[in-house]
Amino acid sequence: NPIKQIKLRKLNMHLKHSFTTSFGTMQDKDFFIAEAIDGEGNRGFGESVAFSYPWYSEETVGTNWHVMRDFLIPVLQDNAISHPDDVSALFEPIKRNNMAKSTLEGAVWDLYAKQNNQTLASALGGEKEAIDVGISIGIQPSVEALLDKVAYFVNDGYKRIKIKIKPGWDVDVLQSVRQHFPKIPIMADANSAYTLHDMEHLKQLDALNLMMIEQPLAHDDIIDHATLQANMQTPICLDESIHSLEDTRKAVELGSCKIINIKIGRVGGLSEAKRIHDYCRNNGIDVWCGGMLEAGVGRAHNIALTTLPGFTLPGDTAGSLLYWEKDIITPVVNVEDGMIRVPDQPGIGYAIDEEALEQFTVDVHTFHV
Ligand code: OSB
Ligand code: MG
Repeated sequence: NPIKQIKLRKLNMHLKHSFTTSFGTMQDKDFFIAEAIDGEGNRGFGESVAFSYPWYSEETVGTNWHVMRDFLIPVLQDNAISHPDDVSALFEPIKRNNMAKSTLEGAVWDLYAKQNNQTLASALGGEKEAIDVGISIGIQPSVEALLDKVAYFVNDGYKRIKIKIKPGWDVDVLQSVRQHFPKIPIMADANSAYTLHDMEHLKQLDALNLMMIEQPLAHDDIIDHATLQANMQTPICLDESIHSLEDTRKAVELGSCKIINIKIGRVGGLSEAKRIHDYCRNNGIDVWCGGMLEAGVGRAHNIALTTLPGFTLPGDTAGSLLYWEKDIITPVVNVEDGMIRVPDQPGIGYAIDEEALEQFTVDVHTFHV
């Protein structure tokens, strides 16, 4: 059942609390929601995870618009699709721009699942009925503020606590959290803030029984990470460095990591995310689903992906109301005892809150297919 129309909306939403990582502080969020519409009124939704500023990766809201309008949507206008896996194959000649690709591919996956009256989770081959959830805590103004947050989320049932680190906010801070919470699952995420010159410093983390350290070294590195992993007991998890199954294979063969954070946008969509999952499952690499401070549509895609069996570690799909006064889906993502019950409605399984979608939309473009 062919796509008749693609709608691209630009939204602006405001985070309840600013979120600070080693690369900067985010509060206002502009992003795209893509909608793929067929002749029978079925609507599939995808969300872009690109930020306004290229500090996580080179993609931005601005490059998304250029690449979707000028290159990716024309490919969808010129080619028939019989399965969502076709989309990543058709986009293959266009280099990188994975977040732009994933936005449209996600809308096609949701549409396909709705046309077949199945959940996106089951269309992907997922079987879990509930998924484990962790929280990602940004860099705080003080250790006391961090300890308060950790206590809050531990009491709320979150299954693991991820703490953002950067030079000057790392070993001491984590030591202090470990002292106050001797038993809880803790991990750290550096967002590529260190180099191999920091190896001796980072090795002190081995004493703290962390689940993993995420992306300690450069965003485009897998060589130095292999050296660090060979010298460190704490498992390294790669985020920024992994854009494809090929990147995954090379990192695993080099011993650059023991865990991979799969983000659908970073790897160019659900089909590639699934291929990475399958490869990791066959090669003894644990995976989990990362987050990009998505609104509800993006979170719903993350939840569906996490139902695949290789997602053995809690993901960053914390509840909507921690981030937003109002989300664009209904019901909002709800976390209870550190778990999300996977929705059983077709496609992403959450309805769009049309009023909220309109409220946050600053720009709409319609393309006929
Ligand atoms: O590195 O995982 C990351 C948020 C923005 C940019 C990068 C990252 C994050 C997170 C996830 O830590 C937070 C979330 O979506 O809940
Ligand atoms: Mg990360």
